[in-house]
Amino acid sequence: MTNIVILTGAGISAESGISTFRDEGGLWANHRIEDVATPEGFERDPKLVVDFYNERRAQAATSAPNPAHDALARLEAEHKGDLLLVTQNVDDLHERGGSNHVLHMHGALNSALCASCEHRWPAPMKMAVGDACPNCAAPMARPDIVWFGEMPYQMDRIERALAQADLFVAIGTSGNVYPAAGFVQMAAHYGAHTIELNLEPSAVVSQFAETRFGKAGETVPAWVAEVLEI
Ligand code: BV8
Repeated sequence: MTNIVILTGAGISAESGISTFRDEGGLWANHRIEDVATPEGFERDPKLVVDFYNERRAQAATSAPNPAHDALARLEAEHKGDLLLVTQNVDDLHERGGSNHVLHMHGALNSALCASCEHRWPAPMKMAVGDACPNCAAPMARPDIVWFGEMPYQMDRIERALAQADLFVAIGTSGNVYPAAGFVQMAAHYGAHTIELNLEPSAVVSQFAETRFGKAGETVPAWVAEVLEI
């Protein structure tokens, strides 16, 4: 049985019309990372940050999964071995494309977090600064997003899966952000075969055994068909 770990990034949602981070016109084009994706930025100007995520929640809500999301849902349904789908994305396109087990290591737009008691609940389309936590009533709601300097979610589970993986596939990620960008090295260390499916070489392309260039909407369905035929 082939145990597979998949890591997706913003590139898998690009054909669904969701801006990536670093392509021109991307999310970071209008904002400095430090201002919108760090706890310090949230401390400094919570409204700027809450509005940034409200905009992205609205953009995600008006987008649809693309053939790459659909193909990964098919893989989940038909693959006989273990499969862990880890995404750096905070949109819910994997779920809306039919994937039932998605690990959002950088959080999710549809989740709200209480900065006081750490309670989580479904985020409203529009969050406001000082929204009250439904659990402890403190006015401490924040987007349930992992910002720079914060620990990504479920790292133990991810590392255990990487240690048992026969195949690690990164899809649509530029390999700029750690610890996600380090997963290929970990998987290869434990003997996994590694494939990068991306529009252009990522910052860690040299660490992949195999690279296939192209749009995720084409490369992912082709790769999934190959894996399921074997
Ligand atoms: C942590 C949520 C420690 C927010 C995000 C120096 C060296 C190494 C590391 C560091 C360092 N200084 C600081 C660090 C750590 C830092 C980091 O890595 N910084 C970088 C900038 C150097 N990392 C962190 O802080 C992480 N936490 O380290 O914690 C710790 C330890 C103990 C205790 C506490 C803490 C947390 C990082 C998480 C930050 N949050 N997202 C939000 O989404 O708003 S990061 C954000 O950018 C995304 O989540 C994603 O992870 C990341 C990268 O984006 P990509 O998904 O790769 O998107 P990008 O636009 O970059 O690339 C798109 C790709 O798709 C491109 O390659 C493009 O070619 C391709 N593409 C485009 N179209 C298509 C396509 N491919 C296929 N088809 C297409 N159609």
